[in-house]
Amino acid sequence: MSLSVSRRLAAATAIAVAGLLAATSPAALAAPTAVTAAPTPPDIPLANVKAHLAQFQTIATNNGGNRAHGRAGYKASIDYVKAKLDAAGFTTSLQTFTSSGATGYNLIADWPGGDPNSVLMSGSHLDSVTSGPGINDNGSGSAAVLEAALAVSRAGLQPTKHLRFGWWGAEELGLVGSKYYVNSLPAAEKAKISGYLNFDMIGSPNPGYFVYDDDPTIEQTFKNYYAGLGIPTEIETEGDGRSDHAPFKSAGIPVGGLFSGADYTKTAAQAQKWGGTSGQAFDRCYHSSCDTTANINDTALDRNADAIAYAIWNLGAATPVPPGPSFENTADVNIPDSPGAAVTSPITVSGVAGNAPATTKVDVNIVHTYRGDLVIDLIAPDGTAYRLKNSSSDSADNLVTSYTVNASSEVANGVWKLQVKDVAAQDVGYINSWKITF
Ligand code: DTR
Ligand code: CA
Ligand code: ZN
Ligand code: ZN
Repeated sequence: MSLSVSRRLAAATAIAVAGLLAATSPAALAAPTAVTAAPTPPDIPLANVKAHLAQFQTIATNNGGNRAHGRAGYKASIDYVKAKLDAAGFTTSLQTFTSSGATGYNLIADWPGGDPNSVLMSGSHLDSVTSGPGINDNGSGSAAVLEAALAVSRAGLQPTKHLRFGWWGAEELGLVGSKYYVNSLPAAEKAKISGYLNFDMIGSPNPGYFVYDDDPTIEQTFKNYYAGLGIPTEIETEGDGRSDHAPFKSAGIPVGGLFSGADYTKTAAQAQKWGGTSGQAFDRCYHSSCDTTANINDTALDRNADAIAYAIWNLGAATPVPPGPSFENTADVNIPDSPGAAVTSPITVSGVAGNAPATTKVDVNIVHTYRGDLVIDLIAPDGTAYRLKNSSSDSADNLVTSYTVNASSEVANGVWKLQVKDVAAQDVGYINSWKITF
């Protein structure tokens, strides 16, 4: 919005008042209605999954060409995934273990809510072998599970079950991280896990569509998804002990998962039904240096990522809750270039009973010529700051995105502020609008 400063200020004031008046009042919301069937799961945007793969590739390139256990590339991968989940409102924890003389890391992320005695867990190993970046094995599973988790956050899902996600270390050394996690769980905690879904290699360049033949309900869920696409699947038989579902299965936890194939050769019959090249390995770069971002079949990755969302929504018996009351400020607020002071855009919240939820949603719309310059915080009425975004090297323009904040310790009513500071010189912009939803 390009207005002269005085008109802009007047317009901004008018809009701010109008914006508040137009805010959705709680009374205007229909009471949440329970639904029996699981709602339609979202499409997982392939571009988002591939953006995570690009990050994993960059991490490997910048760290000796791999993301293997005990190497800098693995810890950088963990840090990347954790930051995304923290920003999306997950409760994350890092579990450390030692293997082959090096510290390993499992990342566990819990989505607040759901029945704590019925946990649906999805996971994938995040480590690569030392010989390459491990983009299909297993950046593909890690990126798809991450994006499915972020989709849960974007939807503000409140499933019947409690959703948990895991990214395992040192799988390539013998399922070390997942074994450590399962073996560290008290029996009572193991008993709460109603199912574990494993995704290890789901974007193979010459893909097959394999479904683990373990728990019948989980298996049927995946088969239903693919039947809906008219794609035949095969039972994954050779993988029983070969990935991170094995420790869960050994502990008596129902397991399932998807697989697009590794070093085995695609038969003529399989090529007939799935396309691709018969007589060639499903993944010719398995455990090789060529397992890069070029070693991915987009269609398989997209379908399998969507299958993960389908399984979580259906097995999690997700019950959608319509968004709560929301309040918006559409006044433009200039963001002075560094080293200028931080600016704030206020929203006065009223009529909301109790505290903000653990899934308080903040939508921001900022016009800027280098969004990596920006540090963004949500300031609660009592002055508590919740970091939404740190500065980065992301040189793209504009920032139109959502954050989910666990603001459950804050009283909802009062003046909330979006605080933005430009911490690097030569690029400018303004807050176009922002919205808070309870
Ligand atoms: N062991 C996995 C790859 C792998 C090979 N066969 C299967 C079957 C099911 C899941 C995974 C796999 C790895 O190298 O990470
Ligand atoms: Ca998709
Ligand atoms: Zn592997
Ligand atoms: Zn793997």
